[in-house]
Amino acid sequence: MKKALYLLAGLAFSAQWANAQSLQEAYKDYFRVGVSVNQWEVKAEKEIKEGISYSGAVSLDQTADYEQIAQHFGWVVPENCMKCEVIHPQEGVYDFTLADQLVDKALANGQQVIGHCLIWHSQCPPWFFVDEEGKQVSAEVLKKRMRDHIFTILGHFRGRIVGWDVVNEAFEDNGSLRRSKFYQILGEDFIPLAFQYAHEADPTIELYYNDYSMNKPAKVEGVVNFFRPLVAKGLPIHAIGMQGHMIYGDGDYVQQYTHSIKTIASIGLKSQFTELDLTMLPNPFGFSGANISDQAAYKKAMDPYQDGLPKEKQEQFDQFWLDFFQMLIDNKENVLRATFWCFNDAKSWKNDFPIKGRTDYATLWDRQSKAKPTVQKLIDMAESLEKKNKKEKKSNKN
Ligand code: 9MR
Repeated sequence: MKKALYLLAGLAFSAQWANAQSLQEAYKDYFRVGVSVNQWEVKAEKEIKEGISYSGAVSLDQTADYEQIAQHFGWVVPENCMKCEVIHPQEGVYDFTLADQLVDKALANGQQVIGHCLIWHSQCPPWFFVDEEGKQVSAEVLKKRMRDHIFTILGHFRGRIVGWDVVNEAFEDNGSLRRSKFYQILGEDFIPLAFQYAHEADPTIELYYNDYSMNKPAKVEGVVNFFRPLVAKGLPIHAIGMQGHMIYGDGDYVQQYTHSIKTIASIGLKSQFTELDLTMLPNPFGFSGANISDQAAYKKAMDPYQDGLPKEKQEQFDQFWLDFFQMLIDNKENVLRATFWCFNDAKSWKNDFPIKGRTDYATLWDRQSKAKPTVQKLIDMAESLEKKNKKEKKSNKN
């Protein structure tokens, strides 16, 4: 009798564990699931260094959120603290304080860290491109600065960070190369050079190119056409990152990203979604990118859900993510990772972009850090798929 009871308890226990308790567990057979993390989720306000801009922050002490972050996400990406202006504010002066706190916290919670980002025209301090007299530096000097920057950072994090966004946002939405300072001084070579330096600095890690508007055929094709000959010659690159900042109602993302994933796969590279979010607010100028210098003026009509998102809008949000994740599952052979940008609505950068001061609902956790129904629905979708697959396998055996 006692034995039977133990058996029953054991069965109940394993049944409970058969159900995934988190996003990362539910999707473990398909792709990695991650989220961006900020300093206020890692350390309380009093411990955070002053002088860093806290865009999107409502309350600085959100360290309690980390429990859910660790439960649901196996991978984290720093939203801000590894950008050049923070980590390398002056030539040869590196500040790893915030970045180290974040990496230590993630590793202590059994998570993996992706670095963001090494070479980006934005948030790059002006010293990078000028000499002591303020004159633009030569190609040789810029190459040396890039190399030192990459070697020092990768050296510092060796063994602790598994992959890096090496170059960020080097293309315009029409697929041409952005005329950034890196481009003006080095031409398009700055891109393969950055990958080469990163590989030399640490051959053990994964290296990614990362950009927004990658649902647009012209953009993804421009990026892929650029990388095709480089990949053929053996450029050390592991995946192309598509940020995935999306606007509800702005086109058929499922169909567009399916095309993008296939386009990227045509040069033998995996895709990853690196900065997923979905704005539920009206779109000011038919806008769809993530270029942070694009801003529109605040109008009350453009901020309709200050008191909460209506139920039918929440349902649309849920369905959007179910369709999106189904698309990721359907393309799992070519999708490495799905990372959300910002943990909850309170600190999402979307409240300030492309209009400052709105109340948006772009993430999977609400302003009180409560999981939206979307999270359980996504878990349930993966679970029912797994059950269906198991059933099919079983009936194939019989
Ligand atoms: O979400 C980030 C915001 O807090 C910063 O103020 C901003 C400038 O550094 O960068 C935001 O993150 C961007 C990311 O690094 C690259 N892709 C676009 C993201 C949203 O602008």
